[in-house]
Amino acid sequence: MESKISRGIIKKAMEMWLDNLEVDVAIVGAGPSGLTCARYLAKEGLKVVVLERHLFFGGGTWGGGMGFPYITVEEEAKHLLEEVGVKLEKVDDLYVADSVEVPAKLATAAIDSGAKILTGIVVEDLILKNEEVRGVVINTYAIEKAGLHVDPLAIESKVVVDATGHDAYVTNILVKKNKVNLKVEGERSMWAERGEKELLKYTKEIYPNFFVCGMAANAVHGGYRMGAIFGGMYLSGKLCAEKILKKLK
Ligand code: 48F
Repeated sequence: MESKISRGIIKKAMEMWLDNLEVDVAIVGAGPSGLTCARYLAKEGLKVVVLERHLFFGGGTWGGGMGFPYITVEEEAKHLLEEVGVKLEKVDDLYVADSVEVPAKLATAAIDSGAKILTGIVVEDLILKNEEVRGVVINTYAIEKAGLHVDPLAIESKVVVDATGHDAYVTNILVKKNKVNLKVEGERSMWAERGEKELLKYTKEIYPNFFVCGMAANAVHGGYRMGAIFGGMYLSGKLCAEKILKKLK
């Protein structure tokens, strides 16, 4: 019995890794923007892998606002939650949703569309050839956390998306390690309406085959933070998917 448990897991894991070494799109970060982007791309038949540092998906959604387990979304974005079956209640001119239900349903929808979410995996670098991004360099979170000097593996992809949130982690690596003509401005203090609006302007390909979406896009371009309103994250993830589809099709 014991060896059969191990055999099942090892067999499936090896098959899964071999099947995901070359993908259309590698999305870094399984927060609200990354999960929405993944769902829209996978729905169109693209091979999509989402790489998430933590063992859980959902990024900054779970804790709602200051630990109160609800988030808000604007009218323009509420359909993106309704599409995945999230229940919403109108309070003033915003809609309120359960901050545990939202990531659970966004992730389920992304998986059901065909995206592969890999948790416990850190993107520590990019594959960069001839001034083009060609994939991600990965390691496990356990190895990162233990501070072990262990060489990484890599996944080749046609496109990489930085959906790592406030840190814009992958863009920072691209900028710091390579002489690229890019600057990470860092996000500004809170201005919810403006942060939400500008996010869409900043969601784009900022380097060949390299896109930013969600809070990472605001951080790269010096946009405002917005707190526990999430419509911009879902709209940014969808817009990013549309731009990638246009590029790849
Ligand atoms: O931070 P996060 O939720 O990003 P987002 O999609 O949404 C932002 C909102 O949650 C919130 C907000 C709304 O007003 O401001 O903050 O832009 O999710 C980012 C995910 O990326 C993972 C991280 O663990 C989180 O789940 N991540 C960050 N760096 C890496 C990473 C990395 N190097 N490799 C893998 N995953």
